[in-house]
Amino acid sequence: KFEYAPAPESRAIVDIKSSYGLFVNGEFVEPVDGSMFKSVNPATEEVLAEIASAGAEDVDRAVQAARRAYDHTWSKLSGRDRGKYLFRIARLIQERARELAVLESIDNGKPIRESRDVDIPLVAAHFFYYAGWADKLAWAGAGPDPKPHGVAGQVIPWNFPLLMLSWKIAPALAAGNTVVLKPAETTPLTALLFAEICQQADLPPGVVNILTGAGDTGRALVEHAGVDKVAFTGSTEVGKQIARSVAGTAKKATLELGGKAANIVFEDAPIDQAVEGIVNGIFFNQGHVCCAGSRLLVQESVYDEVLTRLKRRLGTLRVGDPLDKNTDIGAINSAEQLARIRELSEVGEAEGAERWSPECELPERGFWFPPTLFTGVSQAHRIAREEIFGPVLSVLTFRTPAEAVEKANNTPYGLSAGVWTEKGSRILSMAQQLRAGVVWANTFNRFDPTSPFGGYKESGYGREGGRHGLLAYLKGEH
Ligand code: TXE
Repeated sequence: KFEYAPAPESRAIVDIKSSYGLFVNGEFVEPVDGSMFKSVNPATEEVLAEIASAGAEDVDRAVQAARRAYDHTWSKLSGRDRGKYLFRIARLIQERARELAVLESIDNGKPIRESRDVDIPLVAAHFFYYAGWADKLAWAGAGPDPKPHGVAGQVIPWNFPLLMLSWKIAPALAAGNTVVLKPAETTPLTALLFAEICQQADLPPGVVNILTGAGDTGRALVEHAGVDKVAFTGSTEVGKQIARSVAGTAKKATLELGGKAANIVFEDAPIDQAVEGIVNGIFFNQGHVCCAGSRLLVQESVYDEVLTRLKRRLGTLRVGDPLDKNTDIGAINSAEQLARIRELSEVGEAEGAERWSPECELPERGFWFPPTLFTGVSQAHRIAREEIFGPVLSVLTFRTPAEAVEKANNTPYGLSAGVWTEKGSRILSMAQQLRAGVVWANTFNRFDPTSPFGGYKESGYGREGGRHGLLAYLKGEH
């Protein structure tokens, strides 16, 4: 049962200011037109801070600052010297990890256990990993004389605010680009703390610029003529708009968009392990995960057993205060996202699927949704086709491996998939047949800076992570 216990002692370690400016050319500045918006704690609906909203003139200033830094500073440094800055940033992230984790959980709603043990360590790992590449670009495979694109315009979502920032900024800087990054409007605070870390690391002014604002700011950034490379993570709808806007320009783009991953459990799977993987696959980060295992495909012969164990396990999940170390499922990131999850769940019921949630008391204030299962789902149902981006799992069944492949691939998306089986040969044959950028075997939602990540079909194009993630920021023969 949920009891709301605010955790003042952990909150005390972060210093949230009442208002934040834009980070341009190494300093915090007021937006030209003075407009501001609010960032809200999704677990309490309390206003955390007033945040500057960047307009077209601010975007222009930031892009110009990034261009000057590129021309006069960053492109003049050796790879080894760029690497030193990245190593310094990585170490500062480790030093300030507690503060970053608490701030991420307050602004985003995710459980502190996840921000502390997953997000922030991975953020540091990405900076360390790409720091190591900075003086080895000749070996990256971009040809004998790899060159950066110049100024990168980057737009990121709210589900992994600082982690998405690291996926974007670390390879861009290692490759020699300068950046203007726009965090999502509901989760700007850790990107702003990151800006302070850049100051602390003495990063030359203009190499990293952070522009807060909503979709209009993002649009002005990706459409700015001074941006050479666009990187976007977010909805498929906005991704398509961006693809249209960069078409016919010299800009390079990578897009990482939505998903509707199948998590496939065969009858010979280690069932206890699979149940943990199913839970982690869809309830990690409240299901606000582009590669979430949101469609469970269970072989019919083990359906009853898997469902019984899964329901029992869901009954043990603790929903509540993101700052409580025992919380498994935190708050939904925004009222808008909660409305989307509710709407699609109602559609699921209206279309005839059976809805189930464990008994769980949700707080009155804040944005909450219980862990939810839908059984009796068919491929035609909207909850089997559309990204819900919440703690909602659609369960389907299959009889043969061929049927599993057909159902798993029957989606416009292709970001990830999971396979649970004891048979090595089946893992390999499924991995070949599944049209997904990442296929996990007997695990799910596992990330590493050395592994490329990205989609097939409407999940986008380009890869982030690993050597491929570096190539996206280099001109060359690749
Ligand atoms: O995404 P948006 P939203 C999916 C998920 C979710 C849905 C809507 O299904 O329910 O998208 O979420 C900026 N030009 N994903 O509305 O709008 C915006 O300010 C340039 C999956 O939050 O795509 C934010 O910084 N930028 C996804 C970022 O784009 C624009 C993660 C993402 O917001 C823009 C997020 C424009 N025209 C949502 N309009 C994933 N792949 O992980 C908005 N933005």
